Amino acid sequence: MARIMGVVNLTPDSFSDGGRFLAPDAALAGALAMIREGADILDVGAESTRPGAEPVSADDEIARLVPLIEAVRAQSDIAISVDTMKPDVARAAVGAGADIWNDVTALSFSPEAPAVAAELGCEVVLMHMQGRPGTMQANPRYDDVTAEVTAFLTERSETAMAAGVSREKIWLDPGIGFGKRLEHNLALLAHLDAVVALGFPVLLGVSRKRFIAALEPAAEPASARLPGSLAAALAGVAAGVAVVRVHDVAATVQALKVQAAIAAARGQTS
Ligand code: HH2
Repeated sequence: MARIMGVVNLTPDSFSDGGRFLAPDAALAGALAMIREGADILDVGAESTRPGAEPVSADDEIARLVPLIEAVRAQSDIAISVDTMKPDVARAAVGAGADIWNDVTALSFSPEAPAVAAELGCEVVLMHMQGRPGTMQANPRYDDVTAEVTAFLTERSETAMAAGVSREKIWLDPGIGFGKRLEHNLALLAHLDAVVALGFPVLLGVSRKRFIAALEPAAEPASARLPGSLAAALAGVAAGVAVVRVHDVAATVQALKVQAAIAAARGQTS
């Protein structure tokens, strides 16, 4: 079965769950609840990537993240990923017990990022984004979105490896919703096999994303997008993604278990 990464956003303004885990106690309780529900990985972040979100300084990110990472680590050996673009934040998070650097800029935010990833020796998620969070949805353009995303991910994985990151530490992510219109998101979801074929584990983040509301206007607010999130996660897993990044852990565990059981039965009876 694909692994499930539960999202713990320590932000006031995330599009999907802003403010849900802002108080430290709420964040730890939320993280522990996701572990009980069956999350394999927790993804903790302290800066929203939503267009228009407030930038957060490295010091503020560290001040929000490190106590939570330490508190989770004191109670659990679950894999912890840190969702940050900043090498200094990744370094502090790994020092506090995080195992994975989830970077929506694929180690391109600052020139030293690939070398820092190599130095930390942690796993690294390289995600595709066209543009930067503040303006990425202004006018996204592609001739062939799948070819451009796979070429970008190939280039970023080569840059990471050239800086000393081991091949087996690298995960790729097509970056659903990051500088992409509805048709770009759908093309990528329809051709995820091309990303999987690059030969790295693939992470997919579709949970509560805006493309769901573009298909179903009733899917507002973002917390009303669970059915669409599950449909997209199931499609991703069927295409071979290794990890799904989700806000609703228990519901996703249930959906993936049923999908895996059907797949197993198909294998036994075919
Ligand atoms: N999506 C978001 C944030 N980080 N990281 C990866 N690797 N892949 C994703 O698809 C991804 C990500 C956006 O979702 P969320 O964290 O809920 O919102 P915000 O960025 O507003 O905090």
